[in-house]
Amino acid sequence: MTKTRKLATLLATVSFGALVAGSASAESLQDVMKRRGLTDNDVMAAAKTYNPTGKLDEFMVFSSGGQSGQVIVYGVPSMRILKYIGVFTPEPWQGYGFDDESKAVLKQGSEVQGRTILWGDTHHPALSETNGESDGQWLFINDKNTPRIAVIDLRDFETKQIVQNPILQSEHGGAFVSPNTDYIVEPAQYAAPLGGEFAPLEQFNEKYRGAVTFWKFNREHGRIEPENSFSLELPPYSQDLADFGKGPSDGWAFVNSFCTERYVGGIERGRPPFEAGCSAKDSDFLHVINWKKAAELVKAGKAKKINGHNVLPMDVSVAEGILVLIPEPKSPHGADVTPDGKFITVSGKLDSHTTVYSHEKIQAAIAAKKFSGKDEYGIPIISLDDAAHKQAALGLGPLHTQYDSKPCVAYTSLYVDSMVAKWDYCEGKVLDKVSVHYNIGHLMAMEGDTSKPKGKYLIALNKLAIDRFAQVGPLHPQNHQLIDISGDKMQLLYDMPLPLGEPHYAVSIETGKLKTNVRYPFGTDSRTEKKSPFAVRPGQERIEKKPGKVEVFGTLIRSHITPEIVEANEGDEITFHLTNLERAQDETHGFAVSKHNVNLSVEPGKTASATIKANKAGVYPYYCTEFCSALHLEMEGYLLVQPANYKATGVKGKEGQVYGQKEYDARVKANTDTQAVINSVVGYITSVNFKDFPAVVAMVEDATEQLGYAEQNKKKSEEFAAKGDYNAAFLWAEQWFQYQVKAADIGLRAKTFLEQNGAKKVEAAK
Ligand code: RUQ
Ligand code: CUA
Repeated sequence: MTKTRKLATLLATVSFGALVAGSASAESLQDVMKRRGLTDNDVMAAAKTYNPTGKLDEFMVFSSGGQSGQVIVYGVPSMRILKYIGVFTPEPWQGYGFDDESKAVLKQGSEVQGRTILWGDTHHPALSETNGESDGQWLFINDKNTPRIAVIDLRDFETKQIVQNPILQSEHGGAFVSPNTDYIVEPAQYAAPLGGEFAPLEQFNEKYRGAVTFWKFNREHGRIEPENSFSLELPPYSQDLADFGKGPSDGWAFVNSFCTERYVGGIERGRPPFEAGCSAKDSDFLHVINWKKAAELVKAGKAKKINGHNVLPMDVSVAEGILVLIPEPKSPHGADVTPDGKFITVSGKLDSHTTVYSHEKIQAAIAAKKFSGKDEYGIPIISLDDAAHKQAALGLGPLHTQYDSKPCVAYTSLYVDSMVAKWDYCEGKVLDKVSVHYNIGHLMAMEGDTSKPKGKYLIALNKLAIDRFAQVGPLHPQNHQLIDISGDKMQLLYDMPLPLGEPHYAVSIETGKLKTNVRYPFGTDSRTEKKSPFAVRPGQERIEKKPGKVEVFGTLIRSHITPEIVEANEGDEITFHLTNLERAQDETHGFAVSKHNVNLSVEPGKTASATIKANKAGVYPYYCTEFCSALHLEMEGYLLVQPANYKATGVKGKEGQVYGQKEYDARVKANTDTQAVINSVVGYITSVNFKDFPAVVAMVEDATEQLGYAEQNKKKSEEFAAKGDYNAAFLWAEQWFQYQVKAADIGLRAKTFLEQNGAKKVEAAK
């Protein structure tokens, strides 16, 4: 088939496709329900979750990726997965950990005491907030195993920074943000000497410590400032989850804990295991911390330095009255501040009670110095009676709590019961319960941990999937279940398998609040978010050679890589800097070099680099790894690594195929016909109000650019024809055609978009 005919077929397929999509099925809804064994309730659930093609989800969810060390992004109510964001683990599709720029980010977190850690145990993502409401600007996530916090910019969903905790050996309760995201909290989990020194377990009480770190976040730069961050030294209890106060409780932080018994197991030493000793007492402690005052004390020089990091010693915190403890029922988990900031909810895993603490009561006790005693480290304790607002028996194994948009309504996960309890935390009474499958950990209502929860949906993050999905071997996916909470009764709507680690917690946001970029400003290093010093404009591509080093400053555009041939000597270090010249949305190019562990994802406007060692002579094809256009497979080139002492043969290459005037004339005719097709598409686009559609404006800009390139190549082909070099003339005419195809491709995309989005005719400009 000639290429012009291909284009004509392409045009025809577009309208044929529309025809097929529009044709109705012969089966009735009742027939389908019968055939698939669906009840009315099932169909209702389907109708509440189904998104017809092109319809966007109302909410976006950012879920921990568990042991994958990544973040999973999906939509609600459709539960369609949209992205895995590479965070603590390399992610080849995004080039994360494969280009020089992202390697630098990954390395901030992966180089630990001379070891390279390429996974993470992510638990708690947190969205940035302004006045306690999710603002859609940043996402933070922790690693429990190698205590770290990562910063993801939601303009492009890329990880920008990872900070290692300088004093902890393990953590759990990060990341949670203060109401204006000036701090991110990261509490320890398993106690150890702060700073990583050795101490025998016999000195657990004296030398082992817990802590809570407050990372200072600079909103202007979008980065954590380790030098302005600080920690509070805490007793060697297992600190657990945390939350920041808001409204009346702004300035305070709440951290629950377990194993305040400070039990040290040792089965092989003949001792009962940790689980026996760490759950023996009837209560543990909620840590109540005045973090604003703590920050001032650090500024005033009251902290000591451990590994260069500011740590407020316990005796200072006690003397300054910024740290108190309150008993929490047996093996507590979660500390969730209510939207109005008046209460804190904590559940006891081994107690059927969930306790609602009153911030007002806590403050009254602190002001009156009404303490029931002190712990062994001298920290004052407020009695449960003096701090509790209500206790409610919700069911077995209560864990985490989230809030509804309706006043006083909360949802608590019941691990042992495998249920969600809906209850009234003002009155302390149960309103409804629904079963989930199976053994729920966290749960998450839409923006349900902020000061303005949105209600509507709740997600149960279940630990087990058992019989919910087709078997995929003994390792099952996790199961996120979507629940409709808009009515009085909760309704289970949807099961979603998550095949990537155990997602502990998730956060959500109204989709409309996210302001994502569709392209980068020309030549952006996305990881620093600054202009890359290696970006080049079209026509400025070059290769610089120094002894032992080859540096390529190249570009990518449909569908070629400039340069297409790179020569190096065995042993050279080669760096490719590639800039994607595209402006059209979604025109990403990849870049892979045979056998060299390189895969870049270069989105429109981005500049990314890859440094490789050419340690073995050979011929290494490189190519684009994203199907970017009809000529994607031809987006290729060669890295020629010459052996030492290689002498050029002096043999002149022979063309695989030679063209003459006949082929040239036919090509020109075909191009002229193609131009007529393009003109008709352009005619349509300019006849409607395309300027009202920003996505189309970008496409039109791109198509215009492609046509400009077509015009340049047309001139070149004509120059060669005039000189009688028809072989070159034909080949440049081919390239002219390639640009026409790209312009037509984009033009058709724009036309379809306009037709489907109700573009209207405009009066022709006079
Ligand atoms: S945890 S199931 Cu957040 Cu790591 Cu509670
Ligand atoms: Cu660029 Cu395929």
